[in-house]
Amino acid sequence: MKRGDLVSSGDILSLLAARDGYVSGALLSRELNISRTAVWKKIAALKRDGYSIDASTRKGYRLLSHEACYGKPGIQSLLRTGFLGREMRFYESVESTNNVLKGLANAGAVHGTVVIANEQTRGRGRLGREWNSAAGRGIWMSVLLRPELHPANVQAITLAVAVAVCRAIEPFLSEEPGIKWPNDILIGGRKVCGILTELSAEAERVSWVIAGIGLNTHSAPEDFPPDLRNKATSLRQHIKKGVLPDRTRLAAEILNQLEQVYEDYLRNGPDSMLMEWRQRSATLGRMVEVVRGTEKVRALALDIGEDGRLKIQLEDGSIREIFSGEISLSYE
Ligand code: BT5
Repeated sequence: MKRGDLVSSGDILSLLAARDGYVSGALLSRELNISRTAVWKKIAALKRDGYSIDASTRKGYRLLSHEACYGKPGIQSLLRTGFLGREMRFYESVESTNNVLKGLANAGAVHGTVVIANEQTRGRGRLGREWNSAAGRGIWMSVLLRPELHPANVQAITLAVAVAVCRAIEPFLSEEPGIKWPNDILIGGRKVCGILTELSAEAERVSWVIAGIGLNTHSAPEDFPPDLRNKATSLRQHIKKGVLPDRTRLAAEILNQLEQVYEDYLRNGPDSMLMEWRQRSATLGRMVEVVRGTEKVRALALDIGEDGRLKIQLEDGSIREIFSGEISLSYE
């Protein structure tokens, strides 16, 4: 068997994906230990498979869109993390990445394990709600953390994820995203991202936390079912001119940012994360309607606590702190 037969298209794609510009044939040949003709043949095969790669005799090869590398090698090649996403599973289609990761977590998967799917057939929101997760339309990803946290403080992880997602998507957007407590990210008042945080814990100790992130990247309005059309949006609908959303880069960047926010939170406490959350919040300072079961109350959203609880002032002037679990919140 020739050495070239052992080199997978994933190997070439990761080398191309790791650089923005051209990669010379000589470098590819050296890194992969195959001849330059073998490199050329592999690239030709990738192009036949639909990857958009520019080949220049002088400069070498350049991946024109990272979107084509959406998969484990492409995403991992863009990671700057120490632990997050180093262990990763990528699936074409699963019921729910949170469910897959739960199974792995219970079987001992390491801190930082990530599960990503191109499509979810039974994506979940909170309280048994559905999460629309069509193939190719978004990033459906779950992250396993095993933090030294008291179970009461786990909602702080949701805050950290929301901050990280905002940081990652902001550079591509024509308008600023805002965080709607407890777990939504909005653009222009519509939901672009939802976060589902689940945990397994003993009395005083968290065994694992799974943060599921659903981010609509490519959906057109008509991709959403009718009941979501005026509530949901995608990055593609708010993108700066000429910049296309690219799931490979975005997924990697979310993980890069999340590791930074998370480490800062554990090392230095919640202050700077909370400060950034407040700045990015679309909720604080607004009148909201809080629905718990059949109870409905109007209130002013005052502040966020380090345990992720929202401090609200009711119309009679009394102040309450609310947990996210059982609550829906809408703006007036
Ligand atoms: C959420 O729940 O927003 C959490 C969504 C988390 C999804 C991720 S994807 C990866 C991982 N695996 C999973 O199975 N889940 C996680 P909640 O706050 O309950 O909001 C759910 C509501 O959002 C639904 O009832 C719809 O109204 C709306 N919705 C459903 N799909 C949507 C979408 N793609 N974009 C915007 N809104 C959507």
